[in-house]
Amino acid sequence: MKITDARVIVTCPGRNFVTLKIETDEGLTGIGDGTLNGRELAVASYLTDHVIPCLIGRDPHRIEDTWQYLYRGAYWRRGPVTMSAIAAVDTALWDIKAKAAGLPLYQLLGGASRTGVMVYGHANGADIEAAADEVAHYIELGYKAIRAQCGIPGLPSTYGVSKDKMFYEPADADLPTENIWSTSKYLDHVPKLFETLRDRFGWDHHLLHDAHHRLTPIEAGRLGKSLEPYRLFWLEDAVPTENQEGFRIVRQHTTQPLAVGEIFNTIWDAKTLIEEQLIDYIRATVVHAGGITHLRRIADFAGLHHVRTGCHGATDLSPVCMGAALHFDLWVPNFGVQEYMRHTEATDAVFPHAYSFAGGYMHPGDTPGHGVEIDEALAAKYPYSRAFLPVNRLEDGTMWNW
Ligand code: EZ4
Ligand code: CO
Repeated sequence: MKITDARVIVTCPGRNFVTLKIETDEGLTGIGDGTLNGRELAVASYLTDHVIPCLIGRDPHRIEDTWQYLYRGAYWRRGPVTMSAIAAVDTALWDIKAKAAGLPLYQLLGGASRTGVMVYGHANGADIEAAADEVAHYIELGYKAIRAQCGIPGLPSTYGVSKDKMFYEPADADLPTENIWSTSKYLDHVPKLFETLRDRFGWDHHLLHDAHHRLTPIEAGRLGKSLEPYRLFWLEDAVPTENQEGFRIVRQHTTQPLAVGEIFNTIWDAKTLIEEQLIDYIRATVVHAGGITHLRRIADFAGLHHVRTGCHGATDLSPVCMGAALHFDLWVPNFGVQEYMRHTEATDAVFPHAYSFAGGYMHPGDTPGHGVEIDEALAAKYPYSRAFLPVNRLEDGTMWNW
């Protein structure tokens, strides 16, 4: 088999998605997600201008060789743009290989290790009461695991609190929105949210929380300690991880399980974190971490060190990434949980898919390939629309992490 053509499809059914479609001389096609929220066109250009010309004529079955060719062959390694582009190619090639075999992708990885993939949903509200009502809603929908975020008194807006409850989309403006942040206000408020949730709902559900890179290690240690009575499934992205050694301090001060890595793009972003067992869950996922080929490598390394997977699954990861991630999750032996933020109806219509949700678990379906397609005619009706993630400032105006 030979690759005869490949093209990038950018579509905006409510938010922007970048999809690579690869065609072969045997009529089989495959698609991969290359969406990088707020920087979509950089990946589209990287693919169109620098990757696609190298794909034409290659054997699509040689997934590992193509991955190494694109990673080593660029000379300039790593980074979110490069690795999202490689992921798009890798996902499309796994799709083609599984279609050629007539098997769902998880069968090629080694088969199912479980009957369903536990997912967590996002409950959020402007205050504790509103967030608790949303947790009740997710419990009614059957979720076993729920992430909870709420507004912080004294801060006009904060990460994770949505205008439209079911469909949180932080990339909300054609120039970055400015948010204001106060760590002290946040640290005082969050334990009250989880105290309320345990009082109201008891202990049958997993609760999760995302600090979204805003704390220093010692502040994260304090937050972890103050949340221990409420037994969270995980505390996510407590500290930015350019300095992986910083997590040693967090670890010394709390038994709260820690998750990190939705912005990681290779195993090198997590080497110390995993090797020193400084985290419990690795959040890397298919699109931003080099595709199935590289994610599998990260997961195997993590498994040696008691670290389980918790793939990122926000709405800016397209249904193509979601489908591929669910095949990975169904197989991966050291699975933890999968994030699942529902896509809008418009997005689901552009990307028809075989995956399904029932009773808190998802399944990728048994369609050959990864089970997600793109309706190109419908996609063409939604042209690219520039949208940025917000930026964050402290109350005195200092730039901070969003
Ligand atoms: O802010 O995917 O855990 N989920 C998250 C997400 C991220 C967005 C950024 O594009 O942190 O909401
Ligand atoms: Co997160």
